[in-house]
Parts: sequence; structure tokens; C-alpha cells
Amino acid sequence: MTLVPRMLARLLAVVAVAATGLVVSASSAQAAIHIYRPPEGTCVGTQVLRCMELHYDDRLHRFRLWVEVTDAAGGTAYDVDIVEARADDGHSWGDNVYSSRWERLVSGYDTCQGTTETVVISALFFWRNSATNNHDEERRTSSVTVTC
Ligand SMILES: [Ca+2]
Repeated sequence: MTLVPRMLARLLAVVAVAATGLVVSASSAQAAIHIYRPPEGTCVGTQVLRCMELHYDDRLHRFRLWVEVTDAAGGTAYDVDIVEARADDGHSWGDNVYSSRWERLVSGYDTCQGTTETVVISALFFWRNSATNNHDEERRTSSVTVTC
């Protein structure tokens, strides 16, 4: 006879979790992530694409740098690595280990609200020829103007 209340309690717990999920979805739907691209575009390079964007969250009033490196399809095969990413005070270190073909790193967050500011963004990219291990690298630095 205690089985029914227990099942009911379990059912209510499931409903509560579902309702919490709905609330989270509703509040995150109100937030907007604004993407700011460097003047030269998100990606540079042809064989190894080095990509950066600044992402600003207008609900939490914070931004961070989004970085990707990708070995373009075809041609030489490259291992790739993002060593670090920085946007103003938000700084992150990568794992400093090569990945096959693709890697992503985001910087730490920095806050900005009610102003327009120019943010210097910077990332250090490593890549090497998978067959010969010949290494190359670039520190890409740019700036974007963000309306917070
Ligand atoms: Ca390639």
C-alpha cells in the first residue's frame, strides 16, 4: 500500500526536475550572446585556420574570447594547439598538447556593462606537420569594439 505514495513522490520529483529545466530554459532564452568579429574576420590562414571571436553575454554582462584552430581538409595534415587565449583580464591557458586537426579554447570571463569599450584579444597558436613534425606558430592579436 505504500507503493502508490512512493511512486507518486517519484513522479512529483520528475515533474519538479522537468519544471526546473523549463525555468532554466526560459531564463537562458532571454540572454543573448553577441558575437564580435575582428576587422580581418573570424579566421585567418588557408591550411591552418586560426579563428577568434569575442562573445558577449548581455544577461550576465561578461565577455570572453572564443578561439578555434582547424587543419583544413585535404593537403598536408597538421596537428594543432592553442596555447593561450586572452581578452583583457580574462585569460586562459590551453593544455599545451597537440591535438589532431582541431582544437578550441575559450578565455576566462571579463565583465563590462553600460559602456562601449575596445577589447584587445590575443591567442597563441601552434601547428606542426603531422609527417615531418615541422613546427610553426603565430600569436594573433586584434581588437574589437564591444557595446556592453
Ligand atoms: Ca590539411
